[in-house]
Amino acid sequence: MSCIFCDIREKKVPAEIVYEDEDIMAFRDADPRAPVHILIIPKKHILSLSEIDEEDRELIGRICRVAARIARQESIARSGFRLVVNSGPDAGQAVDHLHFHLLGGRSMSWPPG
Ligand code: DGP
Repeated sequence: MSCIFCDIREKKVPAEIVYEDEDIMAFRDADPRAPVHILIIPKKHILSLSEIDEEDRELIGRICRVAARIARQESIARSGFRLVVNSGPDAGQAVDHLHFHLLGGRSMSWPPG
């Protein structure tokens, strides 16, 4: 089954990559909703947050640390940022490869729509 984020991971589809290691990749969202809008993905194809299991515990923790590191890199650590995961249809998940939205650079309202 084709997956756009797997294609980005494989560099078959271009993206502005801002972070990469053996297990994690981060790139700018193609349809940014904030001045800083970066997607952080596990390289491993996990369908959604509901599909993670015990063996992914360290990976998910590392993704959060990568998010904080990118926030510093993008100068939004002090002003503030959001790390958002849309999981499933009610949340509006459009791409079935687990991804964390890192959003910042503007003030945001709560709750999200
Ligand atoms: P979600 O609704 O949580 O599944 O968000 C999917 C996000 O992925 C959405 O903000 C737009 C982004 N996106 C979709 N296709 C591409 C792509 O080909 N390249 C990049 N950089 N982002 C994409």
